[in-house]
Amino acid sequence: MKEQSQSAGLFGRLKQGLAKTRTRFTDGLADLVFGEKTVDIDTLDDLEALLLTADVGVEATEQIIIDLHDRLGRSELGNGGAVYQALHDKMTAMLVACEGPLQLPADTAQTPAVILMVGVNGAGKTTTIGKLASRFLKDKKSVLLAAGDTFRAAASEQLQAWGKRNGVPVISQQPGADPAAVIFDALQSAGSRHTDLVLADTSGRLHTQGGLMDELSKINRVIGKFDDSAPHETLLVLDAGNGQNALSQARSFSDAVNVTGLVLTKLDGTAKGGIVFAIAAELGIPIKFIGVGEGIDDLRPFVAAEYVEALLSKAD
Ligand SMILES: Nc1nc2c(ncn2[C@@H]2O[C@H](COP(=O)(O)OP(=O)(O)OP(=O)(O)O)[C@@H](O)[C@H]2O)c(=O)[nH]1
Ligand SMILES: [Mg+2]
Repeated sequence: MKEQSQSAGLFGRLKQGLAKTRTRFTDGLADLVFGEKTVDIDTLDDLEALLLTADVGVEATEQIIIDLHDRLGRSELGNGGAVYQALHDKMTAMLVACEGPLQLPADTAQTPAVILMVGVNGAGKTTTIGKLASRFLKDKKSVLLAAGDTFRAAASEQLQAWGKRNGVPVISQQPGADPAAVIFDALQSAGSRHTDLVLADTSGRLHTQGGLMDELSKINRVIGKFDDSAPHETLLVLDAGNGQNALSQARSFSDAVNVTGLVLTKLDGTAKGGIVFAIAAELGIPIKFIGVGEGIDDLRPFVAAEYVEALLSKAD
């Protein structure tokens, strides 16, 4: 029972986190789907416009509308309720393709599992590391943080604060140190302590800054020298509020490093939560986690059915 109410509470938080997107979406949807007596092509045109304003993106919107169009042709969409259900099913199917748990080595007795965080300035990399550390600790894993953002003194202080809060060690050097060297140091330190996991922070960089993108490739190579199977995950942190621009960030970062997954943050602060569908339709990179707040527990694994449910369910 306790577990059930706990998961209801977590779902409530997700729903609350997605409130801005849901309001934009479901208000329009309610008028559209439940206001009309019969469903016709005009309904689908209006739905198309609605999806586009919620940042679902051209490609994903097209996929959804084509699906509904086909169903309309087969007379499966007689009423608003049927449209709603068809939309729900199609959206879930699209997002299922984007689900993906972390792929980490099971055996970390000799060398640690390594997760490298990358992304533009302010996307939420450092905060996500703090939240992730807490999740791993709950799973009884030992964690070490690597302060690979050596650009500003404040960056390493911010990571130190998360380390302290979680009670985990942070390896850092003075500002201006070579980030690859700091991370290598952290890996060696984790190796000798038999730590399960290293979470490596990096400084924010614009995907258009060639030199800084090269630096990421170097960090990647240096990690590979420590363990040629590492980094086991390279997570690109994207601010959902960036909307469609997040897609071009993802493409550029993927050119520099092998991005194995996405973390979509700040869904609580934006009405652009439809961006997950654009990611699903256009990128094919799994969304590993979503951030729905600044708190330590506000990071959730991405679950397609839950996301669609939270997005389409009516307000309480
Ligand atoms: N509301 C909300 N705020 C978030 C979330 N994730 C991160 N933030 C906030 O976003 C701001 C930037 O987060 P950081 O973790 O410092 O971002 P960063 O990518 O490390 O930034 P740089 O190191 O400057 O590149 C902080 O104020 C965080 O608290 C989220 O899911 N929701
Ligand atoms: Mg940071």
